[in-house]
Amino acid sequence: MTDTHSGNQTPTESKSSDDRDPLFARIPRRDFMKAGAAAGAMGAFAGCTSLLDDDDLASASDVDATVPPGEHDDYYAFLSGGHSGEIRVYGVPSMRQIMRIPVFNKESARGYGHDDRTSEMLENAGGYTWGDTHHPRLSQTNNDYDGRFAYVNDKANGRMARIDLKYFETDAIVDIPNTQGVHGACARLPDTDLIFGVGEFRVPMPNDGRDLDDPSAYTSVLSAIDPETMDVVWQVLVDGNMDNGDGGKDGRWFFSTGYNSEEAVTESEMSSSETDYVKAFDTPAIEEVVDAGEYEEVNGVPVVDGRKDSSLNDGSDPIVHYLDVPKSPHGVSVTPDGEYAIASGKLDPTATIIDIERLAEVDDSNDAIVGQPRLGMGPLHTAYDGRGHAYTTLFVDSQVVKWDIEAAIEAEMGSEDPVIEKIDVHYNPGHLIAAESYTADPQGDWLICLNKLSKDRFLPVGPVYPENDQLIYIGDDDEGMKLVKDTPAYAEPHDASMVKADKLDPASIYDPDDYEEEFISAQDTDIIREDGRVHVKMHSVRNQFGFHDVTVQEGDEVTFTVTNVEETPDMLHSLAIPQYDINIKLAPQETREVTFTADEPGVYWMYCAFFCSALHLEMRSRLLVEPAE
Ligand code: CUK
Ligand code: CUA
Repeated sequence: MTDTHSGNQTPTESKSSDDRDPLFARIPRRDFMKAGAAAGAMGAFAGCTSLLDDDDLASASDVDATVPPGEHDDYYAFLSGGHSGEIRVYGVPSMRQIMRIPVFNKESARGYGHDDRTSEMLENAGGYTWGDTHHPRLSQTNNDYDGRFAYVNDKANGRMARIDLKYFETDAIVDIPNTQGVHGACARLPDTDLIFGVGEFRVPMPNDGRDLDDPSAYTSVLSAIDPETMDVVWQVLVDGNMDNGDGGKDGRWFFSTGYNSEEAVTESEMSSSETDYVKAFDTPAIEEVVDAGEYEEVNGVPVVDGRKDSSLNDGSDPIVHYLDVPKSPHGVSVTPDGEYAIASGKLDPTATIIDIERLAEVDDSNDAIVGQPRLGMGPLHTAYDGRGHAYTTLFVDSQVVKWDIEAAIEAEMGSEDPVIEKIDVHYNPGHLIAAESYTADPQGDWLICLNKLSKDRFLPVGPVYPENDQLIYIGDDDEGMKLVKDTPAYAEPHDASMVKADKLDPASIYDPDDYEEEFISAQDTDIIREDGRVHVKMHSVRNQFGFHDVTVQEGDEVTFTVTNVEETPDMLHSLAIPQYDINIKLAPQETREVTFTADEPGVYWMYCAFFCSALHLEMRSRLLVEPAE
C-alpha cells in the first residue's frame, strides 16, 4: 500500500534559495564577510606583503607569520588527532584551525556516524566507537601532491581510512585482517599505487585462541592496500615488532622501524637488545611472490612469509632485508631525493642513514648503513627542507636538531660534527613536519613541531593539558631556526602533512552525481508508506523542511531522505531529531538519509541545528508518532 501526501502531511512551498534571507541573499556568505573584513584591514595592513613572497626574507631578523583577517594561508596542514579519532586541518603559517574531519569518531556537527551512509561505513569497519589517527599522508602523483586523497591509519584497531579531499570527508575505511594495531602508514610513491599499513602488535596468526602464551609464535604483518578499492591486497609476515614506516620515491622500497626484535612481552625485555630491525621491503619482489602463488591465504588475504628464516629471504635478494639499527628506532623517513632512509634511534642518541641504492647491491644489508650522526637524546622523527638538511626531534632533550645529511655520511659514525644547530621546543616533541617534506620538493620555509607536553605554556585548564604545536621558521640558514608561534592542540597530534594551498581544489557545494542518495527537490517531496515502513523524502531550504509535520505510527521504521537544495555556498542546514539521537548535516546540494524505528509515541520537534538565517530557530517541523492501537 502506497499513500502519498495523506493526512496532515503539509508540504511546504518551494522558494528559490536566494530570495528568503535578505542578509545572505545573492552573495555567498564567505565573500560577504571577506568584503567587509578586507575593507577594514586595508588601512591597518597597507604595505604589508606576504613575507613568503618577499625576497628579502632571508635577512629578516624577525619572522612574521601574521595572516591578516580575511587573508588566506599559504599551506594546508593535516594533523592527526590521535585517539580523538579525527584529522585537523590548519592553515600555515597562521596555525588557525580551519576544519576538523571526523574519521574513526562519530561527530554530530558534521552528522558523521549519524546518517545511514557513514554509520554503515563505521559499522562495516568493525563498529568500534573510537580510533587512533597517527599518520596522515596525502596522495601524490609523480612525487608531488595531487590533491585527491588523504590516508590515515587507526593505530588502535588496525584500520586504514581514506579522506576525499574534494569534500574533506572520510569516504572509506578498511578493517585490516590478521593484525592488531596498524601504526606506520604511507603510500608507495611516486604515484600512490599502494597504501602501506605497518602492523605493530605481535599476535598469533590467525589469532583464534592458538599459541596464547607462546610469544615466540606471535607475528606482525605489513599490509598493502589498494588506494582505490581500499582492499588489502597482500601482507608480509615478519619477525619482531614494527613501528613507523616510509616508502622510497621510486616504487620499490618500503622501510619500517621496530622496537622488539627480542620478541618479548614486557618493557624491560623489549628494550634489552642494543639493536633492533629496520626492515626494507622489496615490494616488486613481494608482488612477484604473490603472483606466483607462494603465499598462504589467511582471512581472505595472501600472506607472504617474510620472516628472517623464510626461504624467500635466502640468498642475495631477500624480499625483506633486516638491518641492525640501534636501539628501538622509531621514526623513519626517506630523503626528498630518494637516496636515503633515515631512522631515528629513540633509545640511542644517533640516527642511522641507509643508502637505498647500495641496499640493492650489497650482500650484507648492514653494509648499506652509510652514516650514524650523534644527534642528542631521544631522536624520534626527521623532516627535510630540500636543501640537504635534516631536522630531527629529540624527545628527551626537548629540542629540534638541524643537521647536514652529506656531512653525516662523510663523518665518522657517532660524530656530532654534522649537527648545525639545536633549538629548544616546549616540550618533548614527537613528530615534526616541514612544508611538503614527504614529496620530492620540500618548500623549506615552515616546520611544525608537535610537542607532547605544554606544561607552563598556556592558561591552566585542569589536569588534562593541551599539547603544543610550535611553528618554526627554517627558511634562513644564516640566521638559523626561529620559533614563531605556540598553538595549543587537543589530544593528540602525532604526524602531519603540509601541502601548498594551490594544490588542493575542494568543492564549495556538493555535486549530486558524487553520491548515491536520491536528490530530493521541492517537487520530489513525498511520503511513501508500505507495510510498517515510512519513507519521507523532503528538501530543506531557508527556512523550512519539505513538511511542516510528518505523522507515523508507533513501531514504524522511518527513513528520512533529505536534500539541502541551496546552491549558495556555506548555507548549511541539518535535520536534528534529538530524542531519536539523530542529527544529519546537510551542506548545499547534499542529500543524506537516516533510518530509525519510531518506538516512542509523542510529539518530536525536528529542527535545523546550523544557524542558517534570521529565521533559523523557526526552521523546524513536527514528527508526530501515533500510539499503536
Ligand atoms: S608515532 Cu606518535 S610520535 Cu605514531 Cu609516528 Cu612517533
Ligand atoms: Cu537551516 Cu538553521
